[in-house]
Amino acid sequence: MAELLRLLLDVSEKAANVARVCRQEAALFELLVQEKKGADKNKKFLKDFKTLADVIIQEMIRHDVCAQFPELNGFIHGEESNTFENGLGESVTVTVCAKEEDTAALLAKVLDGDLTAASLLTKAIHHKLQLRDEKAESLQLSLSSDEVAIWIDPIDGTSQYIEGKEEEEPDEGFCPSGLPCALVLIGVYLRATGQPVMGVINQPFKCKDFMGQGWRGQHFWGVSYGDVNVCSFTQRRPLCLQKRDHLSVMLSSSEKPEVKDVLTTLSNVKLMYASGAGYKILCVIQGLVDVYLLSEGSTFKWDSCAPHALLRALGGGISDLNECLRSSLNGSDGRRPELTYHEPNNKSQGVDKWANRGGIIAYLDSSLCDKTVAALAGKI
Ligand code: 2IP
Ligand code: CA
Repeated sequence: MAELLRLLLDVSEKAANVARVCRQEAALFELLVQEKKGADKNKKFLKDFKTLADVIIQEMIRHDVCAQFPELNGFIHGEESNTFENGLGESVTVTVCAKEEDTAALLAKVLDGDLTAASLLTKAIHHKLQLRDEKAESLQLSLSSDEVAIWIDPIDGTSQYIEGKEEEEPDEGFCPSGLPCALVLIGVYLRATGQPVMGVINQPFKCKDFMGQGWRGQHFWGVSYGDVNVCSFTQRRPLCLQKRDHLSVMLSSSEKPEVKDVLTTLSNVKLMYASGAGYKILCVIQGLVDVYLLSEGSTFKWDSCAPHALLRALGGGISDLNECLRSSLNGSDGRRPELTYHEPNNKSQGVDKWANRGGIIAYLDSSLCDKTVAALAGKI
């Protein structure tokens, strides 16, 4: 299974390259954006964009993982459907082929015959790449690949990716919006229990490179299985944990007013906002905020699986907010039902089958999760 982690790191870096290549040509990028329709649409947005970058990244990850781990065929799920419509209204199923020239021919079809663009993308997709990561290379894990399945969010924060604002990281250590909020998320969970066990997060647009021409990225990973809890970085114990009278809570800017109102009336709570569900959880992972909570079911399994594994590796977790509020009211202390990833919501249709329906609360320190839940219980 350590092999799988190393492969996911490589493929996430390739995914970040594809994301960067797709953004470089503004005209090309605009041509690639297409609106989602019907059951595929995230109801939270008036417009929900699917980009060719999304589809290509997802299919590339699927292709590379299945080439090395054929037993994962049929167990790799993603946010996107791989059918894309080109400018001529033709529907094309995007797949990555074993041979470079076949991928190029297929992409040329999607790109209305634009051979230059197709060849640029094909090069990024078929590029052989190996990240050096000593910690990942020395990892031992006695878990078999036929016990796991994968959730991919090829680009989380698509609207930030499309808009392309070049934000610098301010003093808080996180960007409220902009390209740095766009992330590639690959999460691995146990088929039997749905527990997240491995996660890779790649941030393609961490900062501008030293020439100011392109972007540099960074990646994070975590593994939490049995006695093994390892993360790619050592948690610098967050400042907020030292001064516990203060609680920092991250929210979506579209959070319900009643949630914002209840939290604003608490004197010791600081509210913060940032774009991207994955990015907000990354802020919790990095100790930049204490908790991230979302009261609505507008995140999905592919948004939370990867960062959830990192939080678990660091001793934290992600729970169903409604269930936490219910158990807090019923006085059943310490019950923090963690999200699982293997079962669809059978009463729902389309994309909502995989929604984190009861809302979420992500935390590193469970006592701060409990504190937040207690402040909200019975009031929202
Ligand atoms: C979205 C994206 C949004 C987020 C939403 C996710 O995923 O992360 O930014 O909303 O919940 O589903 P918000 O930023 O308000 O938290 P995607 O970009 O992959 O559609
Ligand atoms: Ca997403």
